[in-house]
Amino acid sequence: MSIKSAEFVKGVVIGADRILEENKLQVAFIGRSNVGKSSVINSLVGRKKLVKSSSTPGKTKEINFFLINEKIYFVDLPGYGFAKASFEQREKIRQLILWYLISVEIANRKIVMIVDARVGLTKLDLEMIDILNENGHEFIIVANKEDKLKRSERSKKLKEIYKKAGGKKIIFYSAKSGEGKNEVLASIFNG
Ligand SMILES: Nc1nc2c(ncn2[C@@H]2O[C@H](COP(=O)(O)OP(=O)(O)OP(=O)(O)O)[C@@H](O)[C@H]2O)c(=O)[nH]1
Ligand SMILES: [Mg+2]
Repeated sequence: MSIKSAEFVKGVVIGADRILEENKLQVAFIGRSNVGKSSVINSLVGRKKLVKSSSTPGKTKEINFFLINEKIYFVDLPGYGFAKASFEQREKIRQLILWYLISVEIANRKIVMIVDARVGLTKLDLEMIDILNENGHEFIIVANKEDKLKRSERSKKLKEIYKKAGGKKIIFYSAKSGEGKNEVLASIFNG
């Protein structure tokens, strides 16, 4: 499937919202702060500035809904674990993410977990994987910023992430070069 149109619809915070009850597929992008969730969405839809991304972590503060091809939503979540945020700020973001993943019942949802290919899975990522598994959510792992990895480091990193993730499918990705784009799109739409 190719992406023909993408538009920002709205930002959602904790509370009832009609958009959550719509019968459209929601593809949610989750991950630590600054791993490139917003950049990955931009590169997938082929629009550099659809989603605000920034070198300052903690850019995304709401759950942002983007309508793709007028029929599915890409959902950009704030990142967890931004070290420089205050405890209250981090906790607020954490509650928002957990609310969306645990409390909101969504008929049709796919989850894409983004990690930094160089860093691999951190303690926070492993906690998130536990939460996803406990709540019966299927997900794929996208290891972004692979352009920053040396060729020689790739297979070692891949094995390391694969092992830690308990044998999950991992897709190497670069929002910068577009590497992995077809594989991620195929996984979202056909997988
Ligand atoms: N080299 C490289 N840099 C990237 C890539 N993806 C994102 N970045 C950079 O990483 C930084 C963070 O990107 P964002 O897309 O804002 O990250 P985010 O996960 O949405 O961040 P929060 O919303 O703060 O959680 C920016 O400076 C991006 O330009 C990539 O594939 N390669
Ligand atoms: Mg973001």
